[in-house]
Amino acid sequence: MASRVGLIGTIGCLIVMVALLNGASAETYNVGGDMDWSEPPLGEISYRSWAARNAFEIGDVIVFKWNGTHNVAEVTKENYDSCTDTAIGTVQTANPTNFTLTSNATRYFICTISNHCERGQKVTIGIGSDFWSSASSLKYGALSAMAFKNFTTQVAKGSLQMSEDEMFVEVFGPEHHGRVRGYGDGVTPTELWGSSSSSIRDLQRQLKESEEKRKENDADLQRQLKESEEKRKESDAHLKILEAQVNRVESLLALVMKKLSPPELAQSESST
Ligand SMILES: [Cu+2]
Repeated sequence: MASRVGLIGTIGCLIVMVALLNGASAETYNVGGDMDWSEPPLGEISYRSWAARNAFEIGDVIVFKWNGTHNVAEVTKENYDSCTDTAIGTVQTANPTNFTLTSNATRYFICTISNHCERGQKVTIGIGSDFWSSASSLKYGALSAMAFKNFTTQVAKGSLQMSEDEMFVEVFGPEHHGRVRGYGDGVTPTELWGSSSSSIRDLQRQLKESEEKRKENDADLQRQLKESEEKRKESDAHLKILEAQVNRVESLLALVMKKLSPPELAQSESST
């Protein structure tokens, strides 16, 4: 069990490097999907994983819409990281608010209401593969690793039942066709992962094989032990029979000796 949890952790670390881009062009995205623009229950990771599920391209439009009291401020990376309210341009209060992605630049948006940003109402919109070779992707990777660690810890504690595949979906969203992030344009997920996460399956298979081998060896040892135990019992029984026979012959011999009983013979018998 411990080694399996370790394996899941390792796979989790491998997975953080990989996500999928789809190749769509000029689309409109509702920021946060079903969450809309809100304080996400799971914190920052929610918008990170939402953004990771989408391959934004120049010309795409992102739409912020919300219930309750929120706003949208485009900020610098520094202010994004520290949740500082200083907006680039004006803080947008119109609901919904649209932004068109007009360049390759990574863009940062926060809600400046109360502590909403600190609670995770912030989103980074990166364009294409440039985003994934930038420092932001490293931070995203670290965050994803944390999410995986959370999951694996909970799985280990037994408070959560989740497969590696499910963890992947939870952090990156459902797989869809496209490119593998961090590997440029040439690599498809199938080439890297096989058609169905074959590297995970490979590791699982190896683990299972070595487990089976161990069991086989154990069974072999057990069998040998049992055999020698049976042999020992058998020879014990043989010895008992032999002893009984010897005893019988001895007592018979003694009886015969006594019956015959010539003094000389008895004498020589007792002297030997
Ligand atoms: Cu807000």
